[in-house]
Amino acid sequence: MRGLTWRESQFSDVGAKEHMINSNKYQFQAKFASRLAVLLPLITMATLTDINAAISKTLKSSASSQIFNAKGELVGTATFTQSTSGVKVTLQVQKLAQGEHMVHLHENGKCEAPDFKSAGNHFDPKRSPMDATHDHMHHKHEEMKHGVDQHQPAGDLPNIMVQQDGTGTLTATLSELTLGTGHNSLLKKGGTAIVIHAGANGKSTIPNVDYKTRIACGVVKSQ
Ligand SMILES: [Cu+2]
Repeated sequence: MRGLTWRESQFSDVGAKEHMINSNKYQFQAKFASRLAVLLPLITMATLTDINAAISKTLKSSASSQIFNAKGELVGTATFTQSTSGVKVTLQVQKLAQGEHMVHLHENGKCEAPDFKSAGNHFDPKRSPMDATHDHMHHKHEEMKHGVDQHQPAGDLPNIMVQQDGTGTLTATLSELTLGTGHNSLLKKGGTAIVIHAGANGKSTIPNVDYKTRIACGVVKSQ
């Protein structure tokens, strides 16, 4: 047999190398594919679990609050539901004085009887730090709603009308608030509280008690 010409040897060499490379490539691809087949569902599952956990962490779908008066009696229940347009609030009260009462979300999740001052000011995440130094001015809001201070804190609810039997209901949507994360969350660090006042529009429902007096308070808790 004659030896391979230079050309033939080059070709056969290249052919053999290509074959080796190809077969290695296929082996690698096959190995990779089988490993990926095992790993992919795990990766996908883990990712979905992470995403779900992250979503439920950032977007609690609901919260609630048990509201107590200064004597520690349960006088109301509020539920908070996240919707695309904000936080929907449903408030039901009992054992309250007949008439109109102011209701607000306040900035601390702390309700210490009897004055509930621990709940702090109105929950107003939009308020700039400069405004925060004027807390006394901010208080005027309760005195002159739509007066000098036109700013409406994001956590202010409409007044609730309490019937003769001491019960009342209120539904409203707080469009600037959330149950998710962020400074405008009702579940922010430090929490928030829903506070019911003795009256509204300068009129008290209780004789000899200022209409601004905080008569009931409930901490907003995630569900
Ligand atoms: Cu208030």
